[in-house]
Amino acid sequence: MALLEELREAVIDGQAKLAAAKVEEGLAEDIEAGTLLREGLIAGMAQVGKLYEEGEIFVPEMLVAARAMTAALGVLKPHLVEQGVASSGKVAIGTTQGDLHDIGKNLVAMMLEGSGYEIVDLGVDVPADKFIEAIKDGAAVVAMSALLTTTMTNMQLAIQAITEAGLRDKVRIIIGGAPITKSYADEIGADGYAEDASSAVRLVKEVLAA
Ligand code: B12
Repeated sequence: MALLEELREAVIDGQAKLAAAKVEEGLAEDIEAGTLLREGLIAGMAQVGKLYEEGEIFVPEMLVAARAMTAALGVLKPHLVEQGVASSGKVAIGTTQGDLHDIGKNLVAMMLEGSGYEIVDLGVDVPADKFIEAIKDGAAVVAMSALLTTTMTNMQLAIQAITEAGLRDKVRIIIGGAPITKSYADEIGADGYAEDASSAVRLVKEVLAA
């Protein structure tokens, strides 16, 4: 579909206004929000990652692409989230220490919020003690995101710190992000892993029921 191609190109070229406008155009044409997300925005961002890997683009281009994706997500948000669901529990979410990637984390937060969870967004580069504070403030779930192989190990350190603070049995811990796998989650003692934002919603429901 031409519009999805144009949306991908707008993200890749880092054209924030155009990306937002293309999402609006897609919604007006009754293209599903999930399709615009997956086949437009996420596919565009995957291409950005590939171009970076191949040395075709550099960090500044990645950054403007991220801004374009964020702008377009802002338009898409009300259409991704379901309305009027009662609060199902408090989820504290953040990108692990040393890591500044927040698009995936924001998407997971958005979908959880739309499914009725109260979200405490701790932002990026979140040290273990911030997660600990959030648990003391009543978070039933801690959700950690990492996009770098060098920062995913900080998830394990955060889980250790939570355990040492005597809080491990008060909270469910889920993790995600491009380099994360189910076996890594098992290895570091997390309660679960999901590969994308919609499975994150199912996962939170599951871990809270367990
Ligand atoms: C955009 C981007 C950036 C932007 C980030 C802007 C922002 N505000 O987020 C900027 C330019 C800042 C950046 C910086 C860097 N980046 Co970068 N970046 C990317 C890129 C292209 C896209 C990431 C993204 O947003 N994807 C789209 C979202 C929707 O996907 P996602 O994050 O994976 O999230 C989904 C799932 O993983 C899951 N999920 C995510 N979090 C969670 C959490 C939970 C709990 C659950 C259940 C699920 C879940 O659900 C999400 C939605 O479906 C990736 C390439 C890639 N293929 O991932 C590289 C990439 C992650 N970056 C990389 C690198 C190397 C860097 C830098 C070190 C570059 C440098 N030399 O400075 C810095 C590091 C900065 C830092 N300290 O964090 C490498 C990492 C390599 C590695 N193996 O560690 C990648 C893979 C690029 C590459 N191919 O080399 N980057």
